[in-house]
Amino acid sequence: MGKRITLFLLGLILVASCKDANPDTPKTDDKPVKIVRVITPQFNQDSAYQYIQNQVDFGPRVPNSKGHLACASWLNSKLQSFGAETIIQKGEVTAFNGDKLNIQNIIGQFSPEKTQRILLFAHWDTRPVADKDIKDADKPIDGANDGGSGVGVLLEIARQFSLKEPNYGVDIIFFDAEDYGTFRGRSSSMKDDWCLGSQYWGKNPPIPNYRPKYGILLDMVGEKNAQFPKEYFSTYFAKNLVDKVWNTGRRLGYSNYFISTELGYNQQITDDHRYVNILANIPSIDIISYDPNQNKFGDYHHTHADNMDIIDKNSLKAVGQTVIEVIYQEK
Ligand code: AHN
Ligand code: ZN
Repeated sequence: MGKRITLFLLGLILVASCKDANPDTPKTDDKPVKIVRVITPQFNQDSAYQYIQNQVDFGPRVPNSKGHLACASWLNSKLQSFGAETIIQKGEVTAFNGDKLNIQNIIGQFSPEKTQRILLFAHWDTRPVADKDIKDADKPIDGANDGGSGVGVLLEIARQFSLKEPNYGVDIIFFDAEDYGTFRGRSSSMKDDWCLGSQYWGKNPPIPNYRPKYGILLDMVGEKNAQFPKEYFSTYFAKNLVDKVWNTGRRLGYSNYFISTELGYNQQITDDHRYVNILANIPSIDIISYDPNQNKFGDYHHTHADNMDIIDKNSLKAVGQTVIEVIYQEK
């Protein structure tokens, strides 16, 4: 090869590599640079807050009650208004005390034709009693945080899907009858007395061969200064996903919420994700507010203090923006 040609080729390589080294420089005379990164939408915490208020306005969402029925049809129509195809899985389950509960698992499928899918879920029912309260312990609670918050955040994420479609198909499931476990001071021999809706779903799959990549449960994500330790079953079944979500939250500046504490074997939290893991074999995690130092849920938990007063938009934003980032960055 002649010297001139070699030099010319070297020059070409140099020019090409310079371009690569500086991809952000606009080039008017060049083909547009293909930007691969997807821009994640901004999660709106005011909107999520309003969706929690809407649920609380129905009154307690206790199975077999009027508020429960009214809220179910509202949830269905909200999901449809955001472009989801919905499936209402109706069933009857028996609670620890023999009560027959008419339950509804509410499923919203976004881009149902896509084979690559993610599952997001929360429970939408509320506890029939305030059995950790000193007053009116036999009366049902508002469940603004326990029930309302996870659903509120997921409805806002669903609204974002209607504005910009993510690469993955997403299914949102609002499970019923999570919170009908044995009341304090009562005895029962029933095992698996919590999460009756997700257990019903796991044993009666409404979608055949349903295999999303993973599942994320939101439970009690709205209280002020919420802390989300890495919950035991989540790490046990889906360690990589826990790390991905927690790293994402911390990268976005929410390290006060997504704390690095790992809950141990004797701090297991039985929640809907346990049954989604065990019965449906979908690797799933729980983002749940829990005080790892005092080893308990917040003082509001299963009391009448679980009302709108404890909901903080900053917590909703931290969780909502983190989950929406994880979804939109899936390719
Ligand atoms: C128990 O308290 C057994 N499990 C926590 C799951 C839960 C209750 N989430 C909300 N309420
Ligand atoms: Zn509860």
